[in-house]
Amino acid sequence: SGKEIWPRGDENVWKDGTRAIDKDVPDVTKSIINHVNTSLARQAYNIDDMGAYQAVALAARDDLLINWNETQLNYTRKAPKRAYYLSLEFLMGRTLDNALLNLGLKDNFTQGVDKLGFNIEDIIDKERDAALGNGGLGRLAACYLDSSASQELPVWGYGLRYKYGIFQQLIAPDGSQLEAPDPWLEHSNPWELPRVDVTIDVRFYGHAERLDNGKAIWSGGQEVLAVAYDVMIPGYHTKTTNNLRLWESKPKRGFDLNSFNAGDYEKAVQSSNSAETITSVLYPNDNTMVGKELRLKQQYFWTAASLNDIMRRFKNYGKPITEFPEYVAIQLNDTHPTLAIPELMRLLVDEEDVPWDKAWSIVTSTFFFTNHTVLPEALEKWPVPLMQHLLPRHMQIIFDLNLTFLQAVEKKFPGDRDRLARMSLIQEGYPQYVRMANLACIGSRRVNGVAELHSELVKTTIMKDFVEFFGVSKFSNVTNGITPRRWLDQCNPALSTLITETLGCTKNEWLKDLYKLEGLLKHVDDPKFQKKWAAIKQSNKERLAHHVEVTLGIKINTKAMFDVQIKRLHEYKRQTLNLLGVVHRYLALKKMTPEQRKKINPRVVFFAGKAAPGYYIAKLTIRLIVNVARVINADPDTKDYLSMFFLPDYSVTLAEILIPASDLSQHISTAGTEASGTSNMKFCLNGGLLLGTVDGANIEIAEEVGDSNVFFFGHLTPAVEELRYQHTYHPVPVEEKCPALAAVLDEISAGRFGDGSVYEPLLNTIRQGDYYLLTEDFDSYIQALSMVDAAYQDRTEWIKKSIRTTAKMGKFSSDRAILTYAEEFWNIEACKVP
Ligand code: B1N
Repeated sequence: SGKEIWPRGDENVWKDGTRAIDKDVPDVTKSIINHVNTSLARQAYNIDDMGAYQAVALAARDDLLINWNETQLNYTRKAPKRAYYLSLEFLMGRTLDNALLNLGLKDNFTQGVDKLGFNIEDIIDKERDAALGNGGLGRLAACYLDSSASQELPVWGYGLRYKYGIFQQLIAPDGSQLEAPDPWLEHSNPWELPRVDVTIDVRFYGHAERLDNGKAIWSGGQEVLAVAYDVMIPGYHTKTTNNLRLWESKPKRGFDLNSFNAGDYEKAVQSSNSAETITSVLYPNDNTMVGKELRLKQQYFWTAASLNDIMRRFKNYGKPITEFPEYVAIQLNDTHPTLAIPELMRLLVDEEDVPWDKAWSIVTSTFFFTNHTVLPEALEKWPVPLMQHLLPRHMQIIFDLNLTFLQAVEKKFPGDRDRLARMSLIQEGYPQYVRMANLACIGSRRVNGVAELHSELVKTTIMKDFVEFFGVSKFSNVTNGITPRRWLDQCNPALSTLITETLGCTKNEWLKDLYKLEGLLKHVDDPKFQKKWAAIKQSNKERLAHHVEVTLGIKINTKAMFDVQIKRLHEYKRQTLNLLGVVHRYLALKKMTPEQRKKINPRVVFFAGKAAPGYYIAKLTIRLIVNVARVINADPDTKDYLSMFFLPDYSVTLAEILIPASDLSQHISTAGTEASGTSNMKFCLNGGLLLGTVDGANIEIAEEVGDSNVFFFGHLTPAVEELRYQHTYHPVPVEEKCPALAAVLDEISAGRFGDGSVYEPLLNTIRQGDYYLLTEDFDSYIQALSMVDAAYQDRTEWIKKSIRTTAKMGKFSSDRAILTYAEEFWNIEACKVP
């Protein structure tokens, strides 16, 4: 299999010129200086930190590119089965530090940069985050790319090259969130390669004319060009450097020459503007669907470009089209890329002349679908009239698929009309809607959730009928994971070094087999080890305090317990519960005498996270957090014992500072709502203890570390439905249900933290309906917080819990997760670069 590829000219000259060098320090400085002089056209006397960052990045990129080229050539030669990860979001964060660590060049670059009069950490700090994602779903995609490359798997990512990433968050004087654009490409991006020669035509609108045998011709409408930008994804200590291909939209013919010549300049650029708009901005919603036409355009633009590209690459293998699934596996990251299913049908049936049934069997052998949420407001459905207008051929295909599918359901469950209505790809009504999860399910070989509990809920709720139809074996679980390279080695270098010293194996070994962390267990009782462990946590807390002082001008008591909740603002994640808990603690402290207070362990509570710009209650929650913080932090009676901060503009980079510094982190969603969570894993990997509900991956973390090392509270998933029913049909006032909570709400209403009337809409979500069950969980939450306090009093015992927690995080490496996808779903193998 595969083909021989010969260079032009003298092969040895080519080989000699391309040989990768293991850069020593003089090589590093030479390469940096060369980039300063040539790529940047600057010199020693006029280079600042930003310029130095660019030159250093280009020097590192040279090494990535050599590896990237070798990897891609090797794939072309060996022609292995490949997997493609289609995700609308890749929340990459910064690249330089990660690239140097993966290349094994961090030390040499540190020394080289030092010789040139710069400091590597300052240079690293100049890079802007690539923030092409909202939260967990996008960051998971980034971790999976790191693990794929580190495990030498032939995996490519496909996404969009948004001109603007997730908005920048500012806090207005009144405490509310303001949004500013994120023009992250302003200073050019050294980590991407424009591929102006790799383009795909993508059609929108027009009409579809049916022919015989289920075929059709789609023509007219508007054509837009997709241009590829390639991002290098280096594996850890391996040559394998995979590709993330991001598409940019461009007008197909530049100006509309007719209008231009007729003197209508504005009209001439209009069509070019509308084409460029497609990839201009990331939609800033997490766990909610917003049915905007432009979003559907993004989804189709990206899936069409990616599938055409995949098809082209497959054809280069020279295999018959029927073998497509033997060489291609495609993972759908949630329902966002579901249009890939009718698009592949269209390519096969209309363009490759494959008979309909054969095409469907190819499609259903190729795709795999991951569901990331069971929240009803997040399940995608698109109005049929919109889809008909934008994608007439795909709408035909969906109707045709639906007909055959419903006939099969009718055959298996005769006369069950309710079942047919539930399972139909089309939700009836005015207008009708296309149900993307149903389409993704019937078009995929396997469907998986992202943690044990979540995958059970997928089977018993949103996909129940489909389990009964297809059988349960189509549905499974792959618990999420995180890359220990970024989330330990990179963000917590001191801890990484201590672990390496302690385990008696190389860093490379335990970072690629995270179960090796269990070796820490035999040192849990060693006082010297405990001391080192505690000292590292302390210095990470000081690093965070320093960062807050520099950025916000606030001083923080680093002797206090650092208690952290950082995630997207969402009612189901219940930041409000945490906030109300803080107010409860504040009120209790106020009632104490100074002597009583002295016995209290000081606590600093950190919040960070963005709210979707249109999510009113989430934004109001931020405003209340900020204003409660102002009052508490300024109160001389209590400020030594309790303070609270909202850190603006949460990002991957901020997470890398916050996570290693946390003593305790909170993951307190209403049971059954958080599919997995992945920051919970990051905190625990860094020796932070977890306070959480019995939800998502918290459950599996507790299984690993043991119940005595986590703090659990709150109702369990099975109780939630019944409680919600009670709240709806037999409501009980908060005063009766939970007096402690009622007292807190009353203080806020009464204006203790600024005009209370501002917050009534937020407080009323609890007083009326209480969909996320704060009144049900508040008492046990407060109780859990006191248990945390008690545990923290015995510092040695706390440190032991911390060590045990890190030691048991092996399961949560994204290497384990990606190898499960590779072996159980995609059927691909490592393809090592010789
Ligand atoms: O995906 C993460 C999980 O760890 C989180 O629990 C889960 O909430 C998150 C529509 C989403 N689910 N759904 C989304 C994001 C953007 C969007 O437009 C939905 N994000 C999650 C990784 O599995």
